[in-house]
Amino acid sequence: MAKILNAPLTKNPYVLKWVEEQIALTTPDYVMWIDGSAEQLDQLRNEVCALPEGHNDKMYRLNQDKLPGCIYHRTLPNDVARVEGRTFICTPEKDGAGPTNNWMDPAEMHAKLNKLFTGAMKGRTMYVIPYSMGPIGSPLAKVGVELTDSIYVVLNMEIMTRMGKRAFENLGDENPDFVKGLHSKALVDPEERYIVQFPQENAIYSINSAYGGNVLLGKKCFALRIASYQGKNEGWMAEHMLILGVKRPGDDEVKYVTAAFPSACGKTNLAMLIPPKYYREQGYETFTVGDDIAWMKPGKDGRLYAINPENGFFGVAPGTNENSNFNALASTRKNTIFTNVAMNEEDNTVWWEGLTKEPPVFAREWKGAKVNGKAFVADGNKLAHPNSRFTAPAINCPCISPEFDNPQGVPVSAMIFGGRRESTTPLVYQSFDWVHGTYVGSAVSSETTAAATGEVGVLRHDPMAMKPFIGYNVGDYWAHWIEMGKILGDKAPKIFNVNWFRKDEEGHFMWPGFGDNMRVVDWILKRVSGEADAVETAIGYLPKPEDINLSGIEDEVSQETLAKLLSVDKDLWKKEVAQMRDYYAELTAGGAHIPQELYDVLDKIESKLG
Ligand code: OXD
Ligand code: MN
Repeated sequence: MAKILNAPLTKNPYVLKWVEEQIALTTPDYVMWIDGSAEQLDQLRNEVCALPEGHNDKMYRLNQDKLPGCIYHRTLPNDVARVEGRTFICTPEKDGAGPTNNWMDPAEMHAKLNKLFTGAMKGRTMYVIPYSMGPIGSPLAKVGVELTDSIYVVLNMEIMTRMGKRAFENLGDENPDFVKGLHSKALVDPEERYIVQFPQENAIYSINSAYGGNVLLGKKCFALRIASYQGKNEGWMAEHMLILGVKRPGDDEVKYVTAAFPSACGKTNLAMLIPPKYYREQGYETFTVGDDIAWMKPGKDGRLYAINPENGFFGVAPGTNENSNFNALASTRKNTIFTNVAMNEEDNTVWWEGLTKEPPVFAREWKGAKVNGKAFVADGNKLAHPNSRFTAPAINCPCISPEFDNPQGVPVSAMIFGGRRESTTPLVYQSFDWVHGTYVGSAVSSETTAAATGEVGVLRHDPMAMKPFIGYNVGDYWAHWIEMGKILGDKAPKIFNVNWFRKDEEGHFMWPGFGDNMRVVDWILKRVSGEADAVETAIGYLPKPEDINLSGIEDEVSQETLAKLLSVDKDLWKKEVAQMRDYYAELTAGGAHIPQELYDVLDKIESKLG
């Protein structure tokens, strides 16, 4: 019999019954309800930090003068990233999951999981974590309960969600509408690792991993996979999008844009963008509402409103420094959890590639071996794992939006898609309308970089940057987008596509990127408010060159370069369209129900290209 360490935090019979059933299945020695109090969290921090060296739950307190409240953890070397190959969407029919997901019959998967979870928490404590995705009291927020045998998960969920007793206040005592999440590290066996969503059951199961995206069930599993399905049924959208506020000197209010990018396209940098000096001097200001996920629903005024369902940033550490992303680095300077970065044993802090020029001499690489950091790196090794992470409270971010906790969310003026494309795709273009914008999202693709495994420069489709996160059939997801456009009508955000990565004939990037992307966002906002004209092309509306403000970078980006950045090569675009037809055909063969409207867009672009 499990010993219950503290009283349940709710009377909700649906929660109590489900927790009891999972206790019976996983047979933990102890059960602790996570109330979210500072005392309880301190006790858990002390407990994991006191574990002996070599224990795979072990965490370390870092230098409390330099990094107050910060702790460090390393996962097993076989457990350092999300595992898309072992992630399943279990809908009653295979068709429900569609061609972008792994599928298994729900009964079969339940049988498999039941076996794996039987007795999985024996000798351990089960932590019952109530959490809210979205501000407490927000009509857009939703409640989840995650059961886990990992203190690391509890401490991360505390940063990433609104966790503890207050989440049950949102749910109430009689409401069955919460997302059930069961996680066990079990034996961290990669062969038996499963991340499984049952959208029809509002349930998530995760076993044999202890790494971020696989185990912080509020994030990708709930806020994208389950929520995208809920959104389709309930008339809202869950998207893999950052939310950025921009205050322009002439405007009385902040305008908000959301943006979706595949990985390695600078999403966190755009979310925390610092405008270039010229713009700051003019009085431009930027505010971060979210860095990864947006939940969006039409408001009373008919506009689309967005909240960030998360409460923290689970960001990639390597490459983050004062220059590349000042705000992200500043966010990690207190109350942050570092995972799989290197330890700087000179002062008990952390280090990763790109943090500073020189690695520390006295260091431990991410797997824990003591090394001479300088010599180690000089030999071509990496001290930090390329996917090492910080889990930082959003409130630490110097440019966090004052609207971050606004339960109503913020009105969205524009949505941006982007990818990494050396050619073909111009710096920016605007879609003709919402349906065309949906097509543009469906066509998001990115060339692979050296940072990822596999071949470099291969084009990968990642529709809406949601490929691994759409909790149902991708065709139905696009149909839902089109449906949302009908509901929003002329209040719908305008949809744009950007490409920061176009190269010239010599293979050099033509656009400086980073803070200078403000210049493109500025044009987007001018289009939204009707301040800028555009050039109509076969693929959409492009800026007139004079409408992209190059003040301060005239030496870097000549008018000739700008013209190239804004050029549309008809032959390349004919290939692009043909390639999209192939992609749609491939998805259809896999069981996607692609809406006719998207084929109509293809026909239109094709006829305009001549
Ligand atoms: C993330 C991801 O970690 O998209 O945000 O993989
Ligand atoms: Mn993401």
